[in-house]
Amino acid sequence: MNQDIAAEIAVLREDLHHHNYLYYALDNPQIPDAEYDRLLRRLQVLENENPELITTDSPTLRVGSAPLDAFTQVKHELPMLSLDNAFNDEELADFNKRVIERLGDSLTDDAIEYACEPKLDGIAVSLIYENGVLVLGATRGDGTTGEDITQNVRTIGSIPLRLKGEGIPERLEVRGEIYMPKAGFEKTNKLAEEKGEKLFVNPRNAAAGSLRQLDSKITAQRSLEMCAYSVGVVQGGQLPSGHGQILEQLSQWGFRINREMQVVHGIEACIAYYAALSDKRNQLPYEIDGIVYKVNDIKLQRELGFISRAPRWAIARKFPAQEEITQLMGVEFQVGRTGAITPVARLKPVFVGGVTVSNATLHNEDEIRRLDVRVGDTVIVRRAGDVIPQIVSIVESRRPSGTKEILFPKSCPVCESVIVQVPGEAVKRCSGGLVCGAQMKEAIKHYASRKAMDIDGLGDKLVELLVDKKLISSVLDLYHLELELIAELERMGEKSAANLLEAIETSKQTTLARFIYSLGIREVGEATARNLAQYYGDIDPLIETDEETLLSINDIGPVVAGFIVGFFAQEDNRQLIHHLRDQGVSWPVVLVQHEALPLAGTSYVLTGSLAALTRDQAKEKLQLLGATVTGTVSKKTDYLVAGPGAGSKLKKAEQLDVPVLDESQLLELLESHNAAI
Ligand code: D41
Repeated sequence: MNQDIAAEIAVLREDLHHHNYLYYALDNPQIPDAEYDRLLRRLQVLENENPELITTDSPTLRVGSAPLDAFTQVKHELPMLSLDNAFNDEELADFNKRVIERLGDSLTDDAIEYACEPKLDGIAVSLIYENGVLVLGATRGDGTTGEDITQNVRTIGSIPLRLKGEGIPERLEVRGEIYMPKAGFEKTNKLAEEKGEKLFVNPRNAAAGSLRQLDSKITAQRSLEMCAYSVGVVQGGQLPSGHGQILEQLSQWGFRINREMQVVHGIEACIAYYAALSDKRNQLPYEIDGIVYKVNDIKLQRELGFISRAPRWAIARKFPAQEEITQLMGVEFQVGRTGAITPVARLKPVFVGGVTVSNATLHNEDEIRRLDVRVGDTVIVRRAGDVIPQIVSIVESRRPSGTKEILFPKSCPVCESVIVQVPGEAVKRCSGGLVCGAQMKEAIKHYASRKAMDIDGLGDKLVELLVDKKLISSVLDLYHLELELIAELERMGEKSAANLLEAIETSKQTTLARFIYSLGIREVGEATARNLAQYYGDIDPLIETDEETLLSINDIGPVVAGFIVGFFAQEDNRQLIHHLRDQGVSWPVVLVQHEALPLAGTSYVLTGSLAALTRDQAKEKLQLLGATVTGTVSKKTDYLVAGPGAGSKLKKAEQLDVPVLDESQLLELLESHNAAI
């Protein structure tokens, strides 16, 4: 009996190690996560019942172990070196010169082979494997001494608990960077926000904070990964003679390595690699702060050696910093198209993320409170990728005297209308609507924009000018502009004025989707506008529609449906559409024949779980047959499709005598219309 259990445990572990490797090292999972979890749970049960069979490389350690009182110090057997930095191409070229000079004058400029790899922004660690089993994980610390974080590293999926394959040294130290991918960072911070906890300022911080947990169960819940970048101690085994090949070998033993790594010849290729990766930087799923270049040949590395803790054979070429310190000079409040009032920080200009930044968003009042930021404060600004610069924190120790509290305005800073706030929402809005000059300008800019009516040459600046000069106060006025008046505007002239009028004229021939989008209904983006256009075919049926019909359209939920109905319920908006059409704004009308479809005019609600298809798939199939599918049971509902787990909707249907179908009846129905799965 015990033999059987031991055998089952062995098979489970083998399976779990294998799928873990496929998932993390090869990025190529072959079973669903749920199946992996089932295997892991089964192993957990067997180990709980037979604790004598637990081993230090069991995949169950991935979920975390009993909390520690403190971390113990670990002295590294070989020091973990640091990296010298190069901040521009010249410093990188100097590095190459030094390498060549040391290795012998006869070498040409492009003689050296370099391994180029992204410099991950995380925490450097050392992992010791004995006979292929992970026995110790430690932070780099100061390079000489770090902390024992073995329990924590065991929870990280991309760190093998047991190596696989051939030729594994008896004792092997693998070094690498533990980091939190961008998506995991967002998720971690979202959870922290929901729990009212302090947010992490960046992924590196989040990785460090997650590794520093004495309770490894917490670490297990954070999305951390490790990428191997070199080896330390190697005993009782041989490694290949080039850095690139060593990484390849580590990958075969089960480690994740960076697939962006490339071995190139000479410094020019290194510079080209930097440029290529800079372009790719924002698309990478993890943050990097530069490129690491390493002389590829291990023999040459030995020859070059190191000076005071940094190898002579490697260098980090840093990207421009994404975070900088500056000062908050003031806060302005901007009013957006929907009236949302956004506090915008005016900063002492600072070079960050490759550009000079003088504004950053402060999002809303809650954010100002969360940051505890005051005018005059020393702040850390962050510009990562193409997103709007943010203030991530203040530097409390550098708060000058005389800072001023940031007061949120009581009325709209543009039109002085009352500011309103929906309970539970963080945004405050101006209630002025199109009376508000700011909302008016934004509405016109949106109307004219490329994805909306696409009025060529009518950019943001010109809209502001036209409104400020009182030539227009609504989109309708665009169609009454006079050539002479436009021509007199700054930087316009006859020709530009004529071009603008021509563009306005041309833009009148549009599509229904563009027109719907250009109306600027809240939460109606391009995709929703397209769905609406497709469903209704023309504007009149959309104007007359109701929430129930809207809810039956793909991707439209109760909130958007409410905004749409609310928009067309306003007489002003209906009038505006009427007048725009009078001015010649038009689109090809598409005949939609919902009536011709077999389930036209019938209304379905889906509840509970289905086995053969998801609820969304069922919804789509019913819609394709012309049915409307809504979320609430009412007297108008023709059928409720109820799977296991149905609750209040089923009760409601029974109360209202709405017929109920089970899954097999639904499948029959679909089949009878040749729409089966
Ligand atoms: O991605 C990294 N952060 C990274 C760090 C990397 N790809 N390679 C590295 N290589 C080294 C040497 C050359 C010393 C083996 C490193 C680091 N060191 C390093 N990380 C923290 C200090 C040094």
